[in-house]
Amino acid sequence: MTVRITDIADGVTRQVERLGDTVSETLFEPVIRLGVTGLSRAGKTVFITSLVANLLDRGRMGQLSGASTGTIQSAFLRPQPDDTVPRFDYETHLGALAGDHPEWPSSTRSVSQLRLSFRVQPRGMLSALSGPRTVHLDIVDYPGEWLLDVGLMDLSYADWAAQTLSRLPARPDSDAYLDLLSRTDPNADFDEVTAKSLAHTFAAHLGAARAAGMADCTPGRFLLPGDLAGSPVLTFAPLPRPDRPARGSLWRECERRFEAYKREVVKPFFRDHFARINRQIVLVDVLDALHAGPPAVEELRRAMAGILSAFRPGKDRWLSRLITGQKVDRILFAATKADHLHHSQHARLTAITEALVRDARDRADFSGARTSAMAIAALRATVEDQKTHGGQVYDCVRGRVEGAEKFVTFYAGDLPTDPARILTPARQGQDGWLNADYANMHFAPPHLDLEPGDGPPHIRLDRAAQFLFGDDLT
Ligand SMILES: Nc1nc2c(ncn2[C@@H]2O[C@H](COP(=O)(O)OP(=O)(O)OP(=O)(O)O)[C@@H](O)[C@H]2O)c(=O)[nH]1
Ligand SMILES: [Mg+2]
Repeated sequence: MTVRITDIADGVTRQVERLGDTVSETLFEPVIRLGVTGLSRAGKTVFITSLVANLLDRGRMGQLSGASTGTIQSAFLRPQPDDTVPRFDYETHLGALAGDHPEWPSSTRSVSQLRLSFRVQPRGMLSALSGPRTVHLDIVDYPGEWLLDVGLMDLSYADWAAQTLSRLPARPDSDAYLDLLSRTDPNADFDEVTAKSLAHTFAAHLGAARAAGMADCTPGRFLLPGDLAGSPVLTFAPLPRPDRPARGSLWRECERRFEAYKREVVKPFFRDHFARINRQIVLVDVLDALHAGPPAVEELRRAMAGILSAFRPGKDRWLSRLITGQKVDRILFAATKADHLHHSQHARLTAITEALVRDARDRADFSGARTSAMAIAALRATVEDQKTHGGQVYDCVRGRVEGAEKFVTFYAGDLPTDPARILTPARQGQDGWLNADYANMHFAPPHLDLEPGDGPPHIRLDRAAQFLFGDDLT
């Protein structure tokens, strides 16, 4: 018998327990706080949706030890502890994926959270006597772009502007901003219209740079403003420092707003969300960057280093003051959408991911976190296939093209076994790959016809879960 996953989703909502526990009970129940981040479109929403569905129905979670040994007796959604943080809209996202016309969930733009609780019965005589215990998994989805802002906290406005402006000429779609800048006197009296037009043009450049695969784009909230759009904290832009910045000048006000941005936007995010995380997965769309070419890979590498510097609070005094007691002890770098590749190439994708985050990872290791890299697909949209071309057999994947009813057999390209063949041309600033081409494809999500007890199909989601919190559920 097969059941539609929507039935499972309905059942799950009914399973949500009432808050009958006493406060003292919940106080002593361990809480794992898992941060899920990555740059936009990296696959955060799909990852969380599929992870939760696969933790509720653990038939495909063989590598999660608590699932295979049966120590996890049950899992259920519970109201989250933070009343003011939006709840991760699991049911809607799953509904999009599981409908008769499966669609990827829509893009999400801010922090959200979901609590999944487990009843765990450890094995062994003594543990059997003590009865099952409850472990909570709080999953926090937040944009990786916001982490890039950690680097701003140590920069003055003058330094940030100087760094940004020096990079600008080499970046895509920066002409309009540079042109506007050439007609702007930073020492002129401040006026809102000029500030707005500067901020608007600069934000348009950041958006274009991001769309072109450039990842190192601050201030992060210019890309994802949410309900801060149009507010003064987002209405400034990088200006060259006049020799003697005048009072009330454009430059002075931009400096003031930059400081307000740090204080009112960046710091609260780190204090309220980031500082409480103890496990972290960083999703990376390596295949997309490979397809876009060496400059995009180099930008991705730099962005990863920027993101990961947040996990090294020793460097940033303001951040280490926020993080007291709580520490991220595991960080997983996961190359997403591995279902675009035949499994024979997964190890190479992992090696490239490892190399990409090497610098950042060494530093995170240094502060005591265990790290690992993996190639995963949160939701497997393809099956493996082979194709013969010019007498040669290619290991391919096959899936339905997004927005069409047709199925295609797809070959992403031959990833090198030595990651240096990707990283070196990227660092050297080459325009294109030598003798190689990496194709891209948008597959539609699969039709989900699941056996009872099974979650959606995936690749290595169980291993990812095992690395991140497997030990806590045995
Ligand atoms: N084939 C395949 N595609 C995936 C997978 N995960 C994500 N995708 C694709 O990547 C897109 C983005 O995934 P999301 O989960 O929405 O990414 P996100 O990081 O939440 O994006 P934002 O909310 O915009 O920041 C999806 O619309 C899919 O096209 C996967 O496991 N397999
Ligand atoms: Mg999302």
